[in-house]
Amino acid sequence: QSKTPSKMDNMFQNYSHSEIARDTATIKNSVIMHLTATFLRTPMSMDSGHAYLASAFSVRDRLLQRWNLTNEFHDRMKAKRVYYMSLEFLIGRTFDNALLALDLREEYSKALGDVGFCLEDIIDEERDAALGNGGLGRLAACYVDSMACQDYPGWGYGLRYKYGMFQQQIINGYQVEAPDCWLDSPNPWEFPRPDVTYPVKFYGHLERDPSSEHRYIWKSDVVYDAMAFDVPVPGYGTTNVGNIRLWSCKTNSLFDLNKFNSGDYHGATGGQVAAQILTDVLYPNDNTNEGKELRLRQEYLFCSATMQDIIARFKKTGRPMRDLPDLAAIQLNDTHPTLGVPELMRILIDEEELTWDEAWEITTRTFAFTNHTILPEAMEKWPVPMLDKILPRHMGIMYDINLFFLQSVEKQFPGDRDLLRRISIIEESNPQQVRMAFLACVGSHKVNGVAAIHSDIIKQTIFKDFVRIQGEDKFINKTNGVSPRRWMNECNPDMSSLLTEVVGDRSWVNDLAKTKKLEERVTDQDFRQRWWDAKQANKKRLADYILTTTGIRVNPNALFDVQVKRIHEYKRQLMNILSVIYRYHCLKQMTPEDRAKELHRVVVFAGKAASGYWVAKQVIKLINSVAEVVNADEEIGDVLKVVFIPDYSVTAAEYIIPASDISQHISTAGTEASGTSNMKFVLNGGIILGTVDGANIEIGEEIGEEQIFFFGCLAHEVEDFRHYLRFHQPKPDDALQTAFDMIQRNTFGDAAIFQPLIDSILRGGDVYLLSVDFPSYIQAHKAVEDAYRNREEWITKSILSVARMSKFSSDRSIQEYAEEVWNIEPVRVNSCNMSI
Ligand code: GPU
Repeated sequence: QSKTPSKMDNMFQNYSHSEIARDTATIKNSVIMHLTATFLRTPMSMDSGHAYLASAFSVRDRLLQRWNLTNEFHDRMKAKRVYYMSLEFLIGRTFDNALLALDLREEYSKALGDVGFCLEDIIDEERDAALGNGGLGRLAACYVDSMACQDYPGWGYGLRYKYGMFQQQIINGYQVEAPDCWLDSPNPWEFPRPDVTYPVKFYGHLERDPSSEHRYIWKSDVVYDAMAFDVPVPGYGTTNVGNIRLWSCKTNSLFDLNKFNSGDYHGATGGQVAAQILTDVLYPNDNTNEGKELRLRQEYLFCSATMQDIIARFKKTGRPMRDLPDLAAIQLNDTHPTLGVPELMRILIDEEELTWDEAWEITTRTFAFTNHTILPEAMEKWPVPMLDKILPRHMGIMYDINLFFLQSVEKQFPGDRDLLRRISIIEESNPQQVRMAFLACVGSHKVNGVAAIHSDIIKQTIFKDFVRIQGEDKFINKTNGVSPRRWMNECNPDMSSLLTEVVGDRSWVNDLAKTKKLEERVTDQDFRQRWWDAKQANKKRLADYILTTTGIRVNPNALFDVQVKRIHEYKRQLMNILSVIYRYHCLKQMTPEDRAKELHRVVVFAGKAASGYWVAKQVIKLINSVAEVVNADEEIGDVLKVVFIPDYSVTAAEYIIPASDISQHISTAGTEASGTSNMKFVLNGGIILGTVDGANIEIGEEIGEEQIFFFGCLAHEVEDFRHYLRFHQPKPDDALQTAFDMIQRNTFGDAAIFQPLIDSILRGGDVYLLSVDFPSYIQAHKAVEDAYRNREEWITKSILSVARMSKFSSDRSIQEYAEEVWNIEPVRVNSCNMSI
């Protein structure tokens, strides 16, 4: 029901349109106000930690004002919203991002300077919101940023983990995990909403609803409460503010008053502990399915609370349920939120009393699904007995979804028993398993991959039968993108200034195509020099960061060769470090005179390994062992340095990415769905050394093949190589053999530690084809060196690359989703249309 304008509405409008003043005095006052009233400190006792908190709260006031206006307006306009459901949001820091979006950075810098603080130091007080593992979680954060900046009515939905991605320490060369207690200090960037709390049921049994043959009453044994926390997402260049709604398992509802009254104080809170566990910790797996029961309950808590919230908001419009797809689009970020499909079916059938067919029509028109991997070990499957125990009603619904789907396929392709077995949502294994990717596919009207090659591969592999059954049009590509706000404007101020100078204003931040103008400056000598200087300044900044985080001194004039990402066999950090070993060997063979002529190089690694991923952890140990020997070798000096930066994070990436000369994206062809850091590196003027995989391919197409160094076998060749290597020992070339020999001669400590890594190639079938790609990899390194020695050629490559990267803005990705998947339009809040 839309409210008629009232006195209250006018008051709200007056408040909303009187934006808080932007002058330094007002800013200083608001900081001091929060210092004293929110944190009970005085200016005399203010340290930089409290200066950060007080400043952050004062910025937050401004955001919340805009947040209210945005959501009130979208409600009134009855705008169709998109809900981006993701178990991960890798947000990083917010303070600097918000200052830039509000265009208040200068003002805060001045205000804080007046009270004796440096803005850069204060920014460093903020801890990352690390509610994600890697690319998938960061993509979700970039996407909500792009929705806000382009005025799309959209919300992210996720979980508020008490412990985010673990902190990585390196002890004796090994990764050691420590908990990420990010909520130990106050978090200015979340807004608790105790009034938005939903009950979420688990376990129990079903009773038939006497009034209908297909409705059930679910008598659950356990009920948890999910409470909302809203995280505002500042839009740049607009007053719209987006939102990420994160659920936290609420504890006090489980207080057992009977136990308490009988004197069992401790027992009275027993249930709280159990409830809390559901949102306690992020599972640290990237591209692997762990299959733990706790994770399943976490996923369901998330899906149930989100669906209840979406339905509650929809019902406020007063429209009939069948109109849901006209007002809501839901995107599944991989299969992790797929229980949203049977949960919506349950709500529509058991609570809203719709028929199965009506409910199914609404559900499939509402959901769309993004696949992010084809790695078999990442495919989510849940045992039927586990689902049956925890979610009996949902298991029943999933059986029925499968039954009706199989029946329709049987009609379409009569008698094809093998087809039915292949596509069944329930895998006939012992025990039976629910294939979540199939459920997500059947429950959605669109399925997409995240780069052109990946979207083709899924059509030819996991969804091949589904393409035949459901038609080509359902399966589309949406190449990933990254936010130019964070991944240029915020992390690379020097290069951003150059872009602003070339474009004439800051419009490129929201319209990356404007950087095309750079091409006009590629011959401008003065500009080229300043381009080079900007990169050098970033390298100097990274060298300082490396010194403080590792104690290693590196020369900023060397070539910076970077591979930073999750440690995974398919990403082949092992191949990289083996090539470093080979390089070390070659340098050792040279005369001092020849060695002095070599290009100086700093090889940078960073990345976390999932706690249970033993091989990945051994790779970290090998990198650190090689670094220790090489860096201490006085003969080698600055010619080669190897650095493993501990505790890779969004914030670390913001230091590292602007400073790379080359970055490595060297997955076995066909295994990296897209990659997104490849886009960030090129956007920051770095050059890619990579395989013909994921988004590397499209980056090459956009910027021109002279600007990228490709090597290695192609995706369509992989199967044959793998097949061959299952039956034949690989034959390492001389370079690879040399690297093995050095390890086996205990050059980097006890060879026994690293033998399993060598064996994974020589005896384990070399699944990721290191032995196949190594020769061309070494060749490609040589080509990179030659190119880097020619500084003028290098600067040209760098400038042209940045000029041609507009496709990889997440703004473009979001526009495509909005038009082709979600059917939503921008709704911009401004003072004129607010009075509608
Ligand atoms: N990705 Br599945 C993750 O970061 N974690 C996952 O659990 C899964 C996929 C990544 C892909 O590996 C990467 O290629 C892609 O760019 C990214 O998702 C975003 O689509």
